[in-house]
Amino acid sequence: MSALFQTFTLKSVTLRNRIVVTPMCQYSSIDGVANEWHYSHYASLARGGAGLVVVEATAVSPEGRITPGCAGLWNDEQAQALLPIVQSIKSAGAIAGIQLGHAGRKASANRPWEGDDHIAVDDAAGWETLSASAIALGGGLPKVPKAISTSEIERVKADFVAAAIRARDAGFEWLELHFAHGYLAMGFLSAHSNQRTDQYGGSFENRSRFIIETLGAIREVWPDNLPLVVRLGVIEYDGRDEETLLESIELAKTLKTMGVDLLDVSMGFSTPTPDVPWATPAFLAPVAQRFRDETGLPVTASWGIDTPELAEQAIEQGQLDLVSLGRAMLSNPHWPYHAARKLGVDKASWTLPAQYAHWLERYAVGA
Ligand code: FNR
Ligand code: 536
Repeated sequence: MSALFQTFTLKSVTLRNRIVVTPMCQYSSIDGVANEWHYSHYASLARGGAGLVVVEATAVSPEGRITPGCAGLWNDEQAQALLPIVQSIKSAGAIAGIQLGHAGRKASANRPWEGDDHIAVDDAAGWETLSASAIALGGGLPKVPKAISTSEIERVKADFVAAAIRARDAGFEWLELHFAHGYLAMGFLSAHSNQRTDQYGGSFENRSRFIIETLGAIREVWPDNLPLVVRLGVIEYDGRDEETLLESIELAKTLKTMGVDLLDVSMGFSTPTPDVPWATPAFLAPVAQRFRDETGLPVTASWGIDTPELAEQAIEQGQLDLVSLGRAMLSNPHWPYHAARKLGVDKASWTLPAQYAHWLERYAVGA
């Protein structure tokens, strides 16, 4: 029996298998409002058979969008537009999740296929960015952010809470907080970007404060019976990795005591040129396993897991509880079906709706 195709239960939610569609920005919203593109995109991914589909990084406030095309959840129109998307994911048998975030100093950028760099300061399409300290990332993102004030910190935390309530009321059953990839929360955690001298900067405890307070506030409104997940940047590939990992393990243990149910182990991206081992398949899986072992939390990770064998191995060897897939699912939304066939799962077609499965059962076409 394939490990990848075992069900997985967390709180009151059961995933039909261990395959997760990782959050992926579509840069196709208008004023943060989702549209037909998002509907067909997410419906197709859910129909492909994944256990969980996590909707892209969704900004909790307008200045927290990475690009002008990013999704948002700071008003009711945005929440309303997500309803059919949630329904399409659920009706295809997957669990519907959403990732909430704030882009911090990486906000106000052009879409990846339009440069992936900061919008020019004098261009009206851009906006002032906020971060822990007034330090630019550099590289293609040279804009110097404004150091966020304590009253703005309170406002952003309240924005996270309001967005979590809207996500809950829209029917999402899985909430992931984006505390990775050099965005606002990660910007507080990393000393590369945080040089504050108040209670939000300096010591590890102070650099963790924004994350802890934001999580604590969300925990109050997110239902106890539904999974609450944190995507954490635990490694920077900046030559000081063991130190960062040890701090991240400490933080993860605290998050667990606060009611986090699962960790999505990822990178910090707090420097413009990290030395990431891109060529190593599934390079974060052993890192994730360390978090699993040391915290007792279930874990997922992505990055370079793209074959059924790699995915199966990561689950079977106890590195990951769930496998998160990005580009492989864009390339082939029916990846789970083909993986099931490749792994010899009896009745692989259960990963597909009857409208497709009937024909593939009877007249199987090439995998
Ligand atoms: C991403 N990634 C990403 N990560 C995240 O936490 N929130 C997001 O919204 C996005 N957006 C996004 C868009 C696109 C088009 C890609 C390709 C990636 C990163 C993603 O979740 C994942 O970690 C990486 O893609 C690595 O996984 P794969 O692609 O190697 O399976
Ligand atoms: C991966 N990406 C992550 C995104 C947006 C698109 C690219 C996200 O988390 N919203 C990535 C992050 C940082 C550096 C390289 C690649």
